[in-house]
Amino acid sequence: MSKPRAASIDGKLSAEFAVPSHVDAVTELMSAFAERHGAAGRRVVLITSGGTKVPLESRTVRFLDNFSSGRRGASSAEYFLDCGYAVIFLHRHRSLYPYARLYAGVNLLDGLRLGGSGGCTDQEVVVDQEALPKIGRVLRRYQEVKRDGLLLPVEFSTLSEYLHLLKASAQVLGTLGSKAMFYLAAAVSDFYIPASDMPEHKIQSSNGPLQISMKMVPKILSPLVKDWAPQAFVISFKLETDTSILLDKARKALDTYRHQAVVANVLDTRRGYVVVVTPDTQAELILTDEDASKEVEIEEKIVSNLTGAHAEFISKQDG
Ligand code: 9Z3
Repeated sequence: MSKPRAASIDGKLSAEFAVPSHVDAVTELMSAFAERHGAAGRRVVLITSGGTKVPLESRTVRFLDNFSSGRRGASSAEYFLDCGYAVIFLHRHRSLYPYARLYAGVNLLDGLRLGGSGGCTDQEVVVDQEALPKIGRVLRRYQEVKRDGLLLPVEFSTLSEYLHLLKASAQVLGTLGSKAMFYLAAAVSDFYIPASDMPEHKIQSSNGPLQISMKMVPKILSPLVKDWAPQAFVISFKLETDTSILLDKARKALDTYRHQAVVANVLDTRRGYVVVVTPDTQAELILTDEDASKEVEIEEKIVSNLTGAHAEFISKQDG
């Protein structure tokens, strides 16, 4: 029997969203990564991070963006790596990056000074440890991760790139069964303009006020869960600004897609409070003042909760 859900979304994806030129090359990299880590018995998580860009013109001058700094995805990647996972980091170009994110607010040039006698040689550069705190420890960990090939970065900018690369990664990780996890923290547009409706050139203000009609983005979570990676452990994120509808929306997403968990958060409080919702449980994760004073981040708690649930999920599937 054919698979209507995947077939209809596949049709839409190729007809209305331009296929990125690097998708085949990236798929090869992801396959080799999954194969190597799968053979080593390692769990692999695909993290999506950052916002998608939706162009308004084919030769794009203007676009709609989705809010996300990429901090959730980048910091979570570090905690997954600490838990022994290999990480595919599908992130928005120039959004926060694991480890480097710790210095995102610093002008690198303010963290360095010229060394040598009297600072008069430009052959020797000294790191200012106050401007770049913990840099030695962070650099060591970053280099270990790189040396062991545990982090595969993949970039997207537009919604089209995101959708095609997510599909490719889902098909690749589908081969790992329950050992694969999807952690879909990217902020993805719900609306887009199909290529066929898009003006080629810059929209002219001389034509008067602009009215835009946008279509609904196909729900890619549906074929991901049912067709591309049906045995994987899948977590989506639900972002709202109105707290009163958050948990209902999270439950509705679980009912609709039948995946394993939704991490529900509200824009203003997302750094200190999330709820991990599963079909049978609801866990509030809170960052206390004490946590904050010890520089604990909420992502450490999210990742600890989900890696525990993933281990249970794997042992249930295996048993
Ligand atoms: C999230 O809810 C993430 O936690 C944030 C993280 C984007 C709020 P930052 O990158 O923020 O650390 O600044 N991501 C999912 C957002 C989203 O678009 N969810 C869709 C929805 O809520 C479902 S895919 O409908």
